[in-house]
Amino acid sequence: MKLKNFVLVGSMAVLGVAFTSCSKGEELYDSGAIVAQQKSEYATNFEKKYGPIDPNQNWDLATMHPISSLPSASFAGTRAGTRGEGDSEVTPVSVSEPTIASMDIEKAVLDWMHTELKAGSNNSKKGKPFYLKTQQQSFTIVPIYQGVASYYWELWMNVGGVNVPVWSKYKDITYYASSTSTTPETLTDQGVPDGAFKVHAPTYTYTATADKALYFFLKVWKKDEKGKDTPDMIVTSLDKKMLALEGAKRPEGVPADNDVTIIGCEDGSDNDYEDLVFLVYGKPTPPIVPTDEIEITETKRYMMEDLGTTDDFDFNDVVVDVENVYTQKIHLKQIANGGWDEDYREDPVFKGQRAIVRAAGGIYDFTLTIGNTTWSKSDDLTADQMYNTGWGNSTIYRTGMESELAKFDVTGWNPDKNNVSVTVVGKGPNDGVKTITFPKQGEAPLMIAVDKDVNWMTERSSVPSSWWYKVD
Ligand SMILES: [Ca+2]
Ligand SMILES: [Ca+2]
Ligand SMILES: [Ca+2]
Repeated sequence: MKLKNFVLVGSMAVLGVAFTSCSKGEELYDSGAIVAQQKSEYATNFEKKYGPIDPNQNWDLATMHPISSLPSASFAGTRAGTRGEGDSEVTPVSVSEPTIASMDIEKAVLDWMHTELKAGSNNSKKGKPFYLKTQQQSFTIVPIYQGVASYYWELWMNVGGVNVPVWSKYKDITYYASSTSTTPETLTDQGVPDGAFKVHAPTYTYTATADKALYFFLKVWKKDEKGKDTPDMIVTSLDKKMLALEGAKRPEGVPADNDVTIIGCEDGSDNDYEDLVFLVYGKPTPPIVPTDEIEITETKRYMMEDLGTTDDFDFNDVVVDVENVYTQKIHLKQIANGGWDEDYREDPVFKGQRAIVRAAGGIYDFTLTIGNTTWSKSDDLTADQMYNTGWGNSTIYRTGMESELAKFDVTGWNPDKNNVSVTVVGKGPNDGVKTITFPKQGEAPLMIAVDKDVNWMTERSSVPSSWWYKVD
């Protein structure tokens, strides 16, 4: 229905312009010429800023790697009509800044971990796909161990739809080689050595809105690709890439009335789950919930320029994530000790496509067309206001409900063809209607596609040339 309306409005606009051009001579020509002139100035300025464009430069930089999360309300199958575990909540979820301290992890705890998670052996039987439920009480995350690993990673958590970075490899973690060592040693790719006497570990204590689903994930990069915006892989506790050992040996530094859960992470394929080990403690620790359904999304993030000016390359005038959404059922089976294990997973089922508008850093109304679906800024927002790009020192929300300016279902999006366009309605009397489509190779781009891990720029900050030109 929306499409029909749009076509109608579109052709009426064309008729209007045609009529005007008949009665006022050259206005149609002028208006088209102004837009052409703006696009040409833009192309010149783009090359001034970034250097000559390689004729083979492809502006689609997205990999669309699949990302698992908890089911959200749209496309959540049986959970339709309610908000899913993975949604950012109606009442915003709050997660405190962490209180950061440190703690010694004595050998007995490391030994317990080594017994439970034997290096090099397949420990996957001890695990299940899981998330945690936050409680009123605070909880503390302590990275206690790195195994031998050729990857670089960051540990993140998602609390009720809000992504929170927790820790990155090597950060503030040292070890003492023996009981007589007096100086701590920094970690290398060899990890914490087998006979280490103790580990000195950072601790991160959080409070969060109670009764929210919390899952962990690792962003994983090949070592020589560390620092790229897009990780090579994302592994989550929902994908059985982490396992949780409840009732773990409690380090002496943890108060006696607290519970301890040890979580082992697998960044490769040998399933020993000791590439990164962290513990969570609290009174109580957030309880562990087995997952029987996940959502899988493949996303392209389109970033666009609206030609408000021809020398601005912040690409934040329209930022929209477009996704293919799948759900996947996980069958669990009860095991001897009363716990749960993953039995098998059904094939992912395609549920549809959706778009989430993340930023609108321009002052013009625009109509976005994605496949068969249209959405105008003025449908949900104030046309001449800039949103979520940090203008006037406002906060930029990258995650959670506040980062969703609009969310709507889409049909007919073809990610291979990038059939996405935006029509911008200028303000001035001679300011034509500009239509911006996905650029061909070698053209000066007014639109690019990236992975959803790539953050958009603050207002008036140009995107770095490293996004498209290889830097050594
Ligand atoms: Ca491993
Ligand atoms: Ca701009
Ligand atoms: Ca802007």
